[in-house]
Amino acid sequence: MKKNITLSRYLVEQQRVDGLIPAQLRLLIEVVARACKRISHSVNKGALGDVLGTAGSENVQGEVQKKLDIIANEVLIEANEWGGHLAAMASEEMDSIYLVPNRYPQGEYLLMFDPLDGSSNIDVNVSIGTIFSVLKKPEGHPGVTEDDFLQAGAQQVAAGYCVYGPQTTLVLTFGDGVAMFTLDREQGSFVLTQENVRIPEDTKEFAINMSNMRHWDEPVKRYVDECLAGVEGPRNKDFNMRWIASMVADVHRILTRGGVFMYPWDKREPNKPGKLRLMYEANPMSWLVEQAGGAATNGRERILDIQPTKLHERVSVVLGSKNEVERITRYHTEA
Ligand code: P6P
Repeated sequence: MKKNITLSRYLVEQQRVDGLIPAQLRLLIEVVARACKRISHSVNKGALGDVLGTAGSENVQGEVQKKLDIIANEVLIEANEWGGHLAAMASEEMDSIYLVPNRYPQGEYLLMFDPLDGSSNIDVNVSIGTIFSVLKKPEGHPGVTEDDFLQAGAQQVAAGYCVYGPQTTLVLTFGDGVAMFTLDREQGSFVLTQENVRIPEDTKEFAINMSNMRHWDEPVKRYVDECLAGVEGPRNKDFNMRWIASMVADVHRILTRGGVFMYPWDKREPNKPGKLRLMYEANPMSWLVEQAGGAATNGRERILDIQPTKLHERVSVVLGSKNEVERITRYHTEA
């Protein structure tokens, strides 16, 4: 791979080569990347900056907001509202959509994000991240409403995340494969470090919060029990388990070395289809995983085919190595 290809050069060359990245979308991604650099800087301050602990408020999900949740949300709003590339934004941290103020030009894109995913890990110095998804605003009517955001994940025009871990790494797709960029703090740029990311179709590693086992549905119990049975069991191989409780970190591991991630429906809140949010967690992650040769379902159907009905809709998630996702999905449809 060529050396020192910065994100800006990569986007210009991709735009030139296949027109997948119109100028306004290229600007959008460059602005989001710059915002992620600023968020990374705040995250890295930790106890040295006034950024740890809770903000004393709750978000639309009823979750206690951390100071860094609000900082990250504000950084993304301020970075994107003036550029003329967006019509509106939506965030896990905001009840309703955020319209670009009238003092700025309106663009054709809609940006959704979880500004800082994995907040429970902030104060204990474990990897966290920003997840984002880009849709085109439907044409034919002026202004923007929440309904304009309610598009299936298959309609995304760009998606990605930035993981704030030992390295700060930006992972992107525009529908032509997955690329990874590592932040070079000396030059202040994201530098291309991997292209055409591929997830192995098989794996020996699963990720799920095992403390919820007694609440799972039968197909999930069956799958995990078979993994735990190891080489003496029906799978004829031993499995390893990981659970970081930051979706960004678990998905990054799967994109890097394979594996399967599950946050399934469970009996604790039977009226909720799952814990994770469809529009700005499951959809962008599912597209990235599919673009890397993996699969992503809600246990029964492809996540990217789900037609959203609410902005903060939740969904059950099974994603990662293709053959494992197909097995787990088969267990659900057989049940
Ligand atoms: P639990 C983080 O809060 C998050 O939304 C995902 O990033 C993560 O995979 C999941 O929730 C962790 O949930 O119930 O294990 O704390």
